[in-house]
Amino acid sequence: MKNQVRVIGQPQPNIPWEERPQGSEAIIWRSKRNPIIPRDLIPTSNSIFNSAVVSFQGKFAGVFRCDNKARDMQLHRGFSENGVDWVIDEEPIFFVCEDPEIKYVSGYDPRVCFIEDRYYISWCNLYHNHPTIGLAYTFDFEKFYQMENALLPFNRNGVLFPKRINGNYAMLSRPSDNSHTPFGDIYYSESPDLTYWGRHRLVMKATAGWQSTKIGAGPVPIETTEGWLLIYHGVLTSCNGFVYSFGAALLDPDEPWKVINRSSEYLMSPQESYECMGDVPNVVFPCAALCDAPTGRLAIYYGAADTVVAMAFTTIGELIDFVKAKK
Ligand code: BMA
Repeated sequence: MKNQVRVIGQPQPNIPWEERPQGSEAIIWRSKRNPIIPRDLIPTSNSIFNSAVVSFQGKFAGVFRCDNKARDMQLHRGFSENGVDWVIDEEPIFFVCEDPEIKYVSGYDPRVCFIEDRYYISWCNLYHNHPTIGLAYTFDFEKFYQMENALLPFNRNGVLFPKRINGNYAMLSRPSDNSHTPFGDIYYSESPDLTYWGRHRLVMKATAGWQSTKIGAGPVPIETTEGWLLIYHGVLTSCNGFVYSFGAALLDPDEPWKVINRSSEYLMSPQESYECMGDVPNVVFPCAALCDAPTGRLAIYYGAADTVVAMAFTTIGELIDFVKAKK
């Protein structure tokens, strides 16, 4: 039976959408146009992947991870009329930052989250060459203002919740090391002002199979009548290295560090050629999702093989049924 869950959010009827392929019973299906962003969309890029998009002024805007041909990791701004065809700036974003001690040097794996009156960008920022969670905001995708780094090194995959919870801003993150981190669990932190963070709580640990090595939050959590729906990546260590897949979990609406349900099977693993071949083979890494609240349609944006951006579709009802099935 189809789940009657409702999304607590705005109608976004113009998000990209493709019907499930005929004859398929898959919970999630890839765009026929994948990869939607090629590695060389801008002349300076080696690769464009792990990127975040949002609805903006009736169209779409985003912050893209573009690794350049010197292999510096940079964040670039982009716009789209339809969420599929993107125009990305050739120059990286310039972050206005009054404090030279925290200024942006390079960054990767951005997420974009609208809270109250502005868009916040969180990303993996290098502080004295150590990864931590950078934060900035923009009202218009023209000027970007950098804030204090949210947490201490070493940390990655900082993802904000789209509203205050119990009066405080809230963030998921994944404490890590300075390298390719062979461990990692998801934690919750809260802040009254997005500067001072505390009340850290464990949300979930890496467990087994596709999520046995480490896990990290993906797109901004989606608020539903059954709790926060979190799409997250999980990593398995094979004899040839890491394999990045993604799954989903349902978190308590008021105390999101409490997990209501969590999928034991992955939702998507790297299987298509553009997910298995590239600069880092066998990676699907979701950083954004656009949701149309009335229909529950969901368009998930993910980086593939650390090389290109791809898109996949599902609906919130089916996703929550999948999370609850606990196979
Ligand atoms: C992680 C991050 C991601 C990347 C993944 C696979 O540590 O650096 O940006 O997609 O590794 O290489």
